Amino acid sequence: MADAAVKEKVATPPEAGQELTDGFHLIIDALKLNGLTTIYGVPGIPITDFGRMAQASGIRVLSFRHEQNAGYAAAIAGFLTKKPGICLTVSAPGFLNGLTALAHATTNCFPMILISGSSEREIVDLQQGDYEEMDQLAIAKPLCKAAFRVLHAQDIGIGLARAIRAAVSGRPGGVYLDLPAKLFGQVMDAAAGQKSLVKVIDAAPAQIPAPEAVARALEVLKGAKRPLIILGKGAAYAQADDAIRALVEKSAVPFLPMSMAKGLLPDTHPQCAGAARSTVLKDSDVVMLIGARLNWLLSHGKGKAWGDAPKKFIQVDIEPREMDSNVEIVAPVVGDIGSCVKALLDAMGAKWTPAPSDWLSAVSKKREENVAKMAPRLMNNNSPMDYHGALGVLRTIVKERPDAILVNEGANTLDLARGIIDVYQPRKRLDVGTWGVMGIGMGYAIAAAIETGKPVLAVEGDSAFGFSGMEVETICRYKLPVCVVIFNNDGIYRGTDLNAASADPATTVFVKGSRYDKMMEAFGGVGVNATNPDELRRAVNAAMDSMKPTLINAVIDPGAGSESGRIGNLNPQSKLKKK
Ligand SMILES: Cc1ncc(C[n+]2csc(CCOP(=O)(O)OP(=O)(O)O)c2C)c(N)n1
Ligand SMILES: [Mg+2]
Repeated sequence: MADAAVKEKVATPPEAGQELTDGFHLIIDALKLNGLTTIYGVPGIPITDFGRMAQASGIRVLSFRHEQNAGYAAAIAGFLTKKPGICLTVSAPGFLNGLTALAHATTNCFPMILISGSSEREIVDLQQGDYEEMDQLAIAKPLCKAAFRVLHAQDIGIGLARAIRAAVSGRPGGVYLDLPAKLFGQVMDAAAGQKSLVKVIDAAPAQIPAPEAVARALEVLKGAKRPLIILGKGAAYAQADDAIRALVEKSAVPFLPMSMAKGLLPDTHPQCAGAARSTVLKDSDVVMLIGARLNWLLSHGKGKAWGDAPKKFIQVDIEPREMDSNVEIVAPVVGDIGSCVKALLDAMGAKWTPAPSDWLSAVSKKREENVAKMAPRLMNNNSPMDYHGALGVLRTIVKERPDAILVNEGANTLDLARGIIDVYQPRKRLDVGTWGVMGIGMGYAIAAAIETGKPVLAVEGDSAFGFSGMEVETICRYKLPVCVVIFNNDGIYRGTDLNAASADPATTVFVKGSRYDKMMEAFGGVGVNATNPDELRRAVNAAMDSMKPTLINAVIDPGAGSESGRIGNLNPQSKLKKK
């Protein structure tokens, strides 16, 4: 019985003169049929020819220097396009290199499919030591939303369809697709092959919230004296920008954008509470979360940051299990953000009473005070630069070029840039996300340039940049409009630590006075060493005008940063006396 079932699956051997297709071509056809026309990856056995054929067929195949960077590129492509970003790797080590990015995509709710070639099942399962032997499917499973393996050419269509649906429907995430080497060469009748492909219809169906849930949420909002809306990257992902703006404006509620939701409404919008964050968290009485989770980034919705005043939470999210994850949610609204926000707007009707204006004025006042306090620091022309002087320059440049995409990672470089650089359009700020992971920089920059065609400004700590630095060659090879600015303070957090015990350098410092700009020149890009804000301004503007691959080594005072940027409080402390 089992034997018969297996036999049935094996394609009938071709007859002479019959038109044939094979695994290589079916995978390409299945991707194209579903509008997946960009692949980020690294070639090698067993996917080298597949990459060549995909490129020859018109798919854009971007070859990276390391799979992790290709994976981060695919992850952010998913965020930007709402289609799964595709990462392609070889077996075992290539697969593992891509896996961090797949887990990152899942944690951040970005749709992505990691496609890895794998070794012979018979040998892997008997652990007989095949080339790059690894049970990849089992390893991927706990780290992604779903994992599938395709063994037969005629199942390629279904396999990809399942992968696409799993990645984009409901809460998006990472999916693993295991393609054993043998599959690529499997031959079958061309017409039957075409018929086996699946064009996924309505891959991420709208999930409409229940009218009672919407009414309950509005009831809670109506009773608020000091309401707050928090926009998360789920709201940015939804591409429901007009509806979200309408909801915020109609409600007259101050809004706080999480890092990657900045720009959904401009940071300069009169209701933006970004520069009054601690005030609104503490003093608000009703908080409406839209596509934002109450994880560590929001101090779990409780404790000192949230103050003592009693609070009610409304949460709008596609994932029902997100509700009550950290604190009680009195009004859960479950559905996709676009449908939920539209339903809320409709139910508010024409006679909605805006939030009390004294609250909004109190928030605006606080925000103006904080902005004014910061302003002089951003105008300093110190050399070497401090973070504020350098970021003041970049802040103006982004204001003048609001359609550029800002990629940002580091510790001080991240935390200070997040606060200082205003964002004016949706999905223009891409950063380390939920895990605060270092290494997204060049992968994100490459995918942002490829997917949007817009210039990219990557603001990188010198340590952060190191995780993906070799991809500057990729940027030069594909001639991408990416300007990398490295905040070079000689190390992690600071470049001033000393090791008292031996001649080895301290654990957080790098070679002093490094010239990262020379790396770019090695591959034909433009390299600039900028030692003061004026030089930095000129160099970034030239890069953005020319759209040429550019790397600017921005020399930052090694003593300017603080330990772990803004999250030093998360470091465990030894109770023993320091020796
Ligand atoms: C994958 C990963 N490894 C390590 C870390 C720990 N980490 C946090 S920030 C950081 C680098 C901070 O230095 P830099 O990028 O130079 O920024 P700076 O504070 O100096 O501006 C590191 C290594 C991390 N977040 N992610
Ligand atoms: Mg640094």
